[in-house]
Amino acid sequence: MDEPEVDVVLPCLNEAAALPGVLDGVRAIGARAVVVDNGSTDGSAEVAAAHGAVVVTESRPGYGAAVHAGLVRADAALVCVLDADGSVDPAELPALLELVRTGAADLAAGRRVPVERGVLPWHARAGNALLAGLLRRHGVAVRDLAPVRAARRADLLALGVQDRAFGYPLELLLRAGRAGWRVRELPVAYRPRAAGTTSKVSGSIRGTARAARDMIGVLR
Ligand SMILES: Nc1nc2c(ncn2[C@@H]2O[C@H](COP(=O)(O)OP(=O)(O)OP(=O)(O)O)[C@@H](O)[C@H]2O)c(=O)[nH]1
Ligand SMILES: [Mg+2]
Repeated sequence: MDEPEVDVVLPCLNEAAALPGVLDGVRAIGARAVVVDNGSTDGSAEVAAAHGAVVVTESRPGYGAAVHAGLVRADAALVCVLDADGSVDPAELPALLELVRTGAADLAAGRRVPVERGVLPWHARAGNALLAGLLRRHGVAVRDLAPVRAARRADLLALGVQDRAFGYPLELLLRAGRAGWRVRELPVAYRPRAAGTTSKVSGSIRGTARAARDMIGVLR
């Protein structure tokens, strides 16, 4: 059987209602889905397996732990990382992959453009703007700390990102800047998370506070 050229790593915590749509979308772009679960209680792992995804169970909790475990398990040369909550259509990924494939970028990232009001709450926007300013001073010209990325798998693993929680995306960009990576950003439509799923990060004050704590940890 032909190995897919692209693996899409999907960190997943209780996204059973979103997974069927997301996994159909991943298949539609000809990629393989690697769903990384750590502790879902809503049957996410079973739904993922039933929809043909590779399922990885990671014992350590956290967004970064899930992304890292997915990268280790993936084996395609090109990988994407995408939230499993249905907020970004996998159909956005080929444009990002093209930048990496052609050598125009070492890391292609999505800049979230909300499709309606309220999808990106004010505290998420404010935090993003602050961090984007900081990243610019480190030579990384991004306007969003988006959860959508494409890169070569070996490059990502070689960067050695240490954070295993919500500081992971920030640490990745800082390390990419330090390593002299060309980071390119493309707009991606950002939708409300799928009905029947709940927010872990920016949709709640608690989640936002945890993300802020993890990111401050990265900056120390
Ligand atoms: N495996 C795993 N996945 C996680 C964990 N925390 C978050 N995720 C997943 O990471 C992605 C991002 O989390 P979200 O809750 O969507 O965060 P967010 O996009 O800031 O918040 P919303 O605006 O509510 O969507 C989703 O696919 C989650 O299921 C975790 O501890 N373990
Ligand atoms: Mg989300």
